[in-house]
Amino acid sequence: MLPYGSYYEPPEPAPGYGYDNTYSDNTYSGYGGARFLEQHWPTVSHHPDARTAQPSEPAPGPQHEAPVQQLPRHEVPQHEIQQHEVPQHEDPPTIELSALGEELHYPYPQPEPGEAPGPLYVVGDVHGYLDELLAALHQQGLIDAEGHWSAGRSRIWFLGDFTDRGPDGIGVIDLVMQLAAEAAAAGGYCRALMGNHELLFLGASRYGDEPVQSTAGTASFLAAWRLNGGQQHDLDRLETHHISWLSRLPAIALEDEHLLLHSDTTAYLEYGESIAAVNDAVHALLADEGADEWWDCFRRFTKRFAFRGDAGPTAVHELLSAYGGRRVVHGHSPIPYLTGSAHLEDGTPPHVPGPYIYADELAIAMDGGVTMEGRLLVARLPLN
Ligand SMILES: [Mn+2]
Repeated sequence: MLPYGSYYEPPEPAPGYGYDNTYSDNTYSGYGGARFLEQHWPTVSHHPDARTAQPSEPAPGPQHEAPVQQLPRHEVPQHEIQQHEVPQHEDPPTIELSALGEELHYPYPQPEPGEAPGPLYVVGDVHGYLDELLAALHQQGLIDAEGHWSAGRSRIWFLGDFTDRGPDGIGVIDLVMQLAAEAAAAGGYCRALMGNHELLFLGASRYGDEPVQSTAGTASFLAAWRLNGGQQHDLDRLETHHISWLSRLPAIALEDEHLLLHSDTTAYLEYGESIAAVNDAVHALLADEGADEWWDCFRRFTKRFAFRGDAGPTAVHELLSAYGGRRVVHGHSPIPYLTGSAHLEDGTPPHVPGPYIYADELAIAMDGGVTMEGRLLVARLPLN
């Protein structure tokens, strides 16, 4: 890994990664004040070694073996969401809780009704890695061993990109929808932003192979989705209630002085001068417009890296002055790409100690690169 703040050349995008040339449309001269916030709690990686650990093997690290439990696939509460017959195309490996160590922390207070809101958490890009999501939420004490909300009045924001690349995107959406219902019942909330992969996935479902106008020539949502990690079994399992939920996700939100957005781009400003205006514009577009407009929106929200380099803090300030907040918190650009540590020649997974704070400490990157053997990050805000 390069020292923070040093110059580096933007890496070549990995095959199939990225949708256009936005990896190379900037120059970089350094990152003012960039640093990692170390996450000290253990995490589970989806590295093959972690997935094949046998229950009989003592987990490395912990002094005591915790009782062996398995994180089940979540169950959608019948009273909240209509049950569907979901074909099980594959049986993703489960993660033994014993491998997580028995030190499970439940750091959130449980305020009485009428007290201040519960603690605020953000979750980076999940991209279908349901087991990693369950493990990360459980380790923070936000869900119990059965995958149900156990965080009381806590507030969780997912930063978008639930599907594609990983094994169970629909399972991730189902879990987040379930937690949203359970959190509301407990006096907290679980909310989510719309990422560019939501636009891509919805576009693939709605427009399929229909040609769209692209600067790179003829394209289609279905082809682009497949090229960027789309999993046919997710499309096969996409139901009307998923589409309704995904289509109504906000693109940006402001919470506790943090401006939450999926992509590290100022393209949101092209859709409105207030948070409500942006979200209304995106929802109206998804409701009324055609494939070309959807594609244009997808492309804008797929831009990245606006907060890097000398111009990064200025770009952040543009967003903060329009929408409010003192920091932006985003997903979308994997931290290993932001730091230039994505492709190590010896093939070792990228080192992601935790959320990445950069742009004169005005920006927090939360995509830990779970798709590239990094980490699925869950962080409590504010970070210091
Ligand atoms: Mn994204």
